[in-house]
Amino acid sequence: MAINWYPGHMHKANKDMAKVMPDVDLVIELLDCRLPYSSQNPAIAKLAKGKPCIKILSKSDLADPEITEQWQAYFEKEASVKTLLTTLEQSDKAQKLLSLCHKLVPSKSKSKFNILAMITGIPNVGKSTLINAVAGRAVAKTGNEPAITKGLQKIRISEDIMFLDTPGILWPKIHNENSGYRLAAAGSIKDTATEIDDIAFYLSDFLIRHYPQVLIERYGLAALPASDLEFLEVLGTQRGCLRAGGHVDLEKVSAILVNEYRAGKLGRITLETPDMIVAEEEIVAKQIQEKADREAARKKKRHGSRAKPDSGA
Ligand SMILES: Nc1nc2c(ncn2[C@@H]2O[C@H](COP(=O)(O)OP(=O)(O)OP(=O)(O)O)[C@@H](O)[C@H]2O)c(=O)[nH]1
Ligand SMILES: [Mg+2]
Repeated sequence: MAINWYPGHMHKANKDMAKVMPDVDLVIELLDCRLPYSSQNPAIAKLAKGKPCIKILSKSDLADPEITEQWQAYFEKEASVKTLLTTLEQSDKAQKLLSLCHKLVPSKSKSKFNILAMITGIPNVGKSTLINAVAGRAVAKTGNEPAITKGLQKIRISEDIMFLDTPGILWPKIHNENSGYRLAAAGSIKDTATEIDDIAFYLSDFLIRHYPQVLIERYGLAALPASDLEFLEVLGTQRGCLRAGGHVDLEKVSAILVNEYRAGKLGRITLETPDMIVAEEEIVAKQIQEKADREAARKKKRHGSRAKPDSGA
């Protein structure tokens, strides 16, 4: 099942962001450090084309530090991209971020004009939290669910820097099915647009394969479960998520697992590595090509059958 969530307010935000882009000096894109690839919005790349860019890997306190290093190296292969790690508590990154803004927009530094930096990223990635940390006061509304910020808001950060807070946006079609699940697991897709048990099955399968020891220790398991279903049944029984007849209530236990993951209770877990992405991109490219071929063949067939009566005349 492919997960997609693109409500009207995101479409509007995308249009509003495009409208102000000529006045924007640089784009600061926040990526979720647990899924740096899947949280990169292709629509933002398109909007920000030609502007200097800082990529902030937010929620790095929740991510696997070894894999975070791999991602930083991956992004910084591109000379125009600078990366910065942030966590909820570390507002000491503020000065570093501001000096990076000055460095990337030298023409406006020390001039009488303000530098305008647009803060972008997927829903719930921590844009408004970062703005508040850098501003040193609660100027932007934050909350642990997607779609908290609804419109564009300009905020003065320092004497010569303004930040533009924006609503989290996704894109109309998430081609990589895994990316959809990872975004949902991280809490960037509204829960009403997904099925919680689908996310929990995805997460369980991933944890069994990539973080077996974490599962065993966190949930005091005697052995590694053989499947996602087996794990969720064990956890459901352990947590008393039972329905009549002693069956495990999968929805209830799914919500427990997903919420514990989002809150970092399982430890520092990253959902994708650069190597995994290379392999997935190949599969997605093949799927897109196959779909295009099928559509072309269908079109040809339709034209052929329409042309038949004429050819007989
Ligand atoms: N653990 C952790 N939590 C964070 C971090 N940054 C933000 N959060 C939490 O993530 C949630 C979302 O933060 P917001 O700042 O509202 O996110 P946003 O990107 O502005 O979200 P929208 O406006 O809905 O697009 C809040 O509960 C924050 O406390 C971080 O670095 N680490
Ligand atoms: Mg916000």
